[in-house]
Amino acid sequence: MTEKIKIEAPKVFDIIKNAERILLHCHPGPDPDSVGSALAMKFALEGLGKKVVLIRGDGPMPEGFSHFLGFETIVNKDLSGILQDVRAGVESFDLFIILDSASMIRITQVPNVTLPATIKTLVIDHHQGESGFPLGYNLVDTSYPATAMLLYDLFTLWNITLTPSIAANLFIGIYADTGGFRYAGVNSEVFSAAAKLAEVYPQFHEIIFKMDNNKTPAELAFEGLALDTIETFNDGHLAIAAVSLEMFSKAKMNPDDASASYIATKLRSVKGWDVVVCCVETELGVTKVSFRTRDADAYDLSKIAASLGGGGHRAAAAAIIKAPFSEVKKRIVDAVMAYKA
Ligand SMILES: [Mn+2]
Repeated sequence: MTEKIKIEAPKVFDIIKNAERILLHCHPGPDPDSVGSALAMKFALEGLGKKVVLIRGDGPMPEGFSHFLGFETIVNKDLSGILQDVRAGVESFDLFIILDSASMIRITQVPNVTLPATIKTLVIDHHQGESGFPLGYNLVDTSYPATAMLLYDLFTLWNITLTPSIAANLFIGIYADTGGFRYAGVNSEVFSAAAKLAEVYPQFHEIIFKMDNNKTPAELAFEGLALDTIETFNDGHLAIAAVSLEMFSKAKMNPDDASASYIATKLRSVKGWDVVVCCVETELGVTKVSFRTRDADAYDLSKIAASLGGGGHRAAAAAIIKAPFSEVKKRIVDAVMAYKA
C-alpha cells in the first residue's frame, strides 16, 4: 500500500459518501481490469447504499467476460447514450467515478461528448501519462499494477466487506493486468491481496478459464492473417504486423474478430524484437495500434504511443491513427526511431 493511497483514501471516501447517484463505465476496448474494477466498485457502492449505474461504454463487451459476477447488470449504453437520458431528465447522477481511465478518450471515442457541470468526476487510475480531469478529483497512482489492486487497498482502508462478488472481480482485474502475476509490479502485497480474494472466492479459476479460453474460429483465423504480415525494422528490433480493411475483405473476415493487443502480446515472445506492434484498420483510414515491449527500461511505450495521440503504460500502450493505411507503418517506425534518438 502506497503512502499516497493512505493519505488519499479518506478524501476519496468523503467524495463518495457525499454522492447519492453514481455513474460507472468500462473503457473502450474493455479489458478485465476495467470491467472487473467497475463491477467490484459497483458492488462496494451498493453496499454503502448508493444508487449505481454501470454502463458498457463504447463496447462491444468481449464474450469471454460474460461470466464475471454481475456482468448482466452492466447497462448496454455508451456515455453519450446515458447523458441523453440525463438531459431528458429520466436519469441523474451527482458523481461519475472514472476507473482505469483518466482522459475523455479512454472513456469514449465518440467525438464531442461533454459532461454536464452538475456531475462531479472522481478518477481512480494507474495509467502513466494520464493526469485526470481538470475540474474533478483525481487519484492516479502509477505504482499500482492494476486498478483492481488500487481498489483492493482503498476498500481495505474504507473497511468494505469483501463479498464474493467484489472479491471475484478484483481478482480478475489483478490477474489480467499483471499477465497472470508475471509482470513487473507484482510483489508480495499483490500475492497477499490475491490470497485474501481467493479465500473469499475460491472458484476464481473457473471465471479465468472461461475468459482465457473463449476463442472463436474467426479469431484464430485472424491470428494467421496477422502473423503473415510481420515485417521488421530498426535492425530487427521493431516488428510490425498490420492488417488493412482490404486484407480483411480478401480473406472474407471482419475486423470485429481482430484483437490487436492479443497479437502484439504474441509478437513480444520473439527474442530480439524489442518493440512489437499490431495494427488493425477498423474503418477506412482509422487504424487501431497496439504496442508491447520486452524491454521497458529502454523503451517507454506510453511516450511513443502519446507521440501518436495514444497512451498507456511503459510496457504496453495503444493509439488510434487516423491516416491512410499505407502511411501508418512509417508513422510508427518514425515514432519509435524518434524515441530512441
Ligand atoms: Mn488497468
